[in-house]
Amino acid sequence: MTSSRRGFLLRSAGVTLAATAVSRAALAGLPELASHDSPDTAPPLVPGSGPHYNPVVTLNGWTLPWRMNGGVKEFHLVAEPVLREMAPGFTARLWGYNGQSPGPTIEVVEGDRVRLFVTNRLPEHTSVHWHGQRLPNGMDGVTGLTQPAIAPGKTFVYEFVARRAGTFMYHPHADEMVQMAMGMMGFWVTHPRAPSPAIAAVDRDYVFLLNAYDVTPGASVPKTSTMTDFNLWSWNSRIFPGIAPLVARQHERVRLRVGNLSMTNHPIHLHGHEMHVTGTDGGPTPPASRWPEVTVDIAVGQMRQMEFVADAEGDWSLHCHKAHHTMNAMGHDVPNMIGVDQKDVVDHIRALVPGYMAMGANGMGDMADMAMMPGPPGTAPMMGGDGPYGSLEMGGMFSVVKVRRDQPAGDYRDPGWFEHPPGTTAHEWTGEPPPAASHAANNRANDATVQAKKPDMGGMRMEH
Ligand SMILES: [Cu+2]
Repeated sequence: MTSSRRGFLLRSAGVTLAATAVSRAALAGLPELASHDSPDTAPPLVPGSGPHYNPVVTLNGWTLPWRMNGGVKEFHLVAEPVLREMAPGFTARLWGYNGQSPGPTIEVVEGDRVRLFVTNRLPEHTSVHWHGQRLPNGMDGVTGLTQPAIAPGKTFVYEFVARRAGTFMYHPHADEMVQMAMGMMGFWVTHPRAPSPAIAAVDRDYVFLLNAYDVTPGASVPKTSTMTDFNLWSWNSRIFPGIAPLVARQHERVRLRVGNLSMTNHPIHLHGHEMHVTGTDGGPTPPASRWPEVTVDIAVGQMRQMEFVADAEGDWSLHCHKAHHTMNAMGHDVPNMIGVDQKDVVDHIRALVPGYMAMGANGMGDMADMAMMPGPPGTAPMMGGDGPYGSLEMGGMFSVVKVRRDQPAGDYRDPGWFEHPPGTTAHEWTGEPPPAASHAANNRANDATVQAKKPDMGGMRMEH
């Protein structure tokens, strides 16, 4: 897990600005513009001043540096078109903030006075709504209701006190359908000022947003009028195998903060561990009311904080449980061809369309191996991701929680695939073979069942 040299330098500069005095003239201007062009997960941004907290890690993202100005924490967001590598080999033309979609994560401390400069470099007006914050009404960022729109080229200032600790988001409240479908959104975390059992300290604190795009295979700009039939289901505008693993040392306490700015709910499922929902957008869940889950459904516009103890070594899947959401660009009107012998049809079609391939006679798992086949250049494969035992046959909202006994504390580098101790993996049975299956016998049995029912149904009709 590395970050670009440019990104590192900018973040370092941000920390320096936050930690040292800046000249009065400089403070009269806008905060230095930090931008980040790497899709890699940046290391956490440890605060250089103010109360200490354990910073979050944004999956395939970064945290925005700030400067202190007369006791106010100042940030500079720039709304602009960006190029986002959604997976290796597939880059989309999105809109975002400071070089990325999603925009950078904003981290502050409960009680901080925060000033946010928002510069608009989009071709149309925008605004920023600070989702979940308690703030003066005029700072709520709703175009037409609480403020005029920020015209292209203009900069607006928002200022409020981060009154309560918790997990929040930001996104436009202007031409929302288009701007969110284009990728404009970001994460916001307000850390508690003093240690709190409601928002307990954890060893690793990961954040990501659930979002979705409709990019026609071969194209790079999302369709913005799509309502439900998106074809790219992403975390922080990344799709598997482009989503970074979530790494933990065995027995560490891990928090996931997840926000949903897509158009449908996502049941987020973790293998091999139990997690508790420890907070929502409305604040921390009282400890007495928490219960264990292995799947947490996150509705549209909601945020959830989940926590678990990473006590089991291994590579554990973390994914949305809607099966279509772990696939990349595909048509949803593909017929089920399982059990259909397509050979004659294929021969006929090949006379008209050279190279035509039949799909799905034995399921669609084979497609992962020829995953580069279906789309034009620049299209994400439907599913793939090479693992230690072959293709994972996954795409979209999928990643791996990698728990390792020897992962150093605070080290977010990918440790590679888990090496299973001998004798602990599922393996082929090599004893006496099972009796041969007979499809013909099964089919005869099915036919017999149908035939047996028919006279009954006919008899019923005749009685009426
Ligand atoms: Cu989903």
